[in-house]
Amino acid sequence: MVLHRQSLPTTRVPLLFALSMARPAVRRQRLVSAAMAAPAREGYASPFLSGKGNDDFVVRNDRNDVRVLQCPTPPVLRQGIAETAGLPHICVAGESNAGKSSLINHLLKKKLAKASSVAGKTRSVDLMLVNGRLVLADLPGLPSRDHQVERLWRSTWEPLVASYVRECEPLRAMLYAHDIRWKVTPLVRSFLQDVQASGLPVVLVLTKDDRIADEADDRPSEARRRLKLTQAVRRSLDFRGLHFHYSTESSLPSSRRGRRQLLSLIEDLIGEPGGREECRRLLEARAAKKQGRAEQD
Ligand SMILES: Nc1nc2c(ncn2[C@@H]2O[C@H](COP(=O)(O)OP(=O)(O)OP(=O)(O)O)[C@@H](O)[C@H]2O)c(=O)[nH]1
Ligand SMILES: [Mg+2]
Repeated sequence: MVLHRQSLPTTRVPLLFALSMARPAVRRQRLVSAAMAAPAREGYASPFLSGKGNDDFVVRNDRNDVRVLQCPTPPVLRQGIAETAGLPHICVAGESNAGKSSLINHLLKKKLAKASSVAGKTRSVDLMLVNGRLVLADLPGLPSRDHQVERLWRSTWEPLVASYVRECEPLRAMLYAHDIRWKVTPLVRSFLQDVQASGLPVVLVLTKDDRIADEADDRPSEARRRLKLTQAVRRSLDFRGLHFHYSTESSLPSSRRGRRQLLSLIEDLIGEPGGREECRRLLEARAAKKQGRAEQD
């Protein structure tokens, strides 16, 4: 990857500090439509204009109308947030190559978010306007243990992600995608602590679940390995919230189940009238219930 060294700033604002800074005033102006991809169906009223949608499920099994707004810089992102005002946002964060874009594609049953085996594919905050009801945001990835996108994260992506979390008032929750087989790095741990300390609730999505089945000899050893890896990630993150297992291998029943569960949670989150704080309470209550059930078993 070519890095433009001269253009990289040498100082860095810590994430928690950046998240706690005041929200700047947003000038409401129309975004250039050239920034959009995946044009909607004929007869589809642009939610950028009307803010209205349909009354059925927010994300349908198929036939989802999705518009993508790529926001590579804070000013464009600010405009994107203003343009989608009135719609709830859910974002997907995680290390590069964790499967964030694949997760979004799988949830929406569309190939919108660019996925690749090369780390650092998503390089902007991509706002996906879904059926005029919800904005799913695909975020650039944190550097993982191979440090591949470390400089880009520090210089460009971390400030962009921080300004999104700080300035997007309708942002309800973060889905944090983590490859279930990966060890948790100190950077990931402090990133998630900062995000949660800023008041944004986090749902952990343990991705590439099918890889566990690939590596296990039989069903019991697969279940044991899944449990062991899940506990290790939760412990390393000191994470007490809700987690889900996810695989984009749709041929597997567990993949279809994971998709249904996550979509149902998203429906519940954006159906909350009270915004971020209500979502945090809802997630805490569900995590406590799940924990209670696990202790009874
Ligand atoms: N086996 C398997 N592979 C997956 C799954 N999800 C994603 N992948 C693969 O993981 C690689 C990375 O996926 P992406 O969706 O591009 O990951 P990302 O987190 O968006 O990465 P960046 O945009 O670089 O931050 C791709 O080769 C995907 O095909 C999954 O559930 N199972
Ligand atoms: Mg991506």
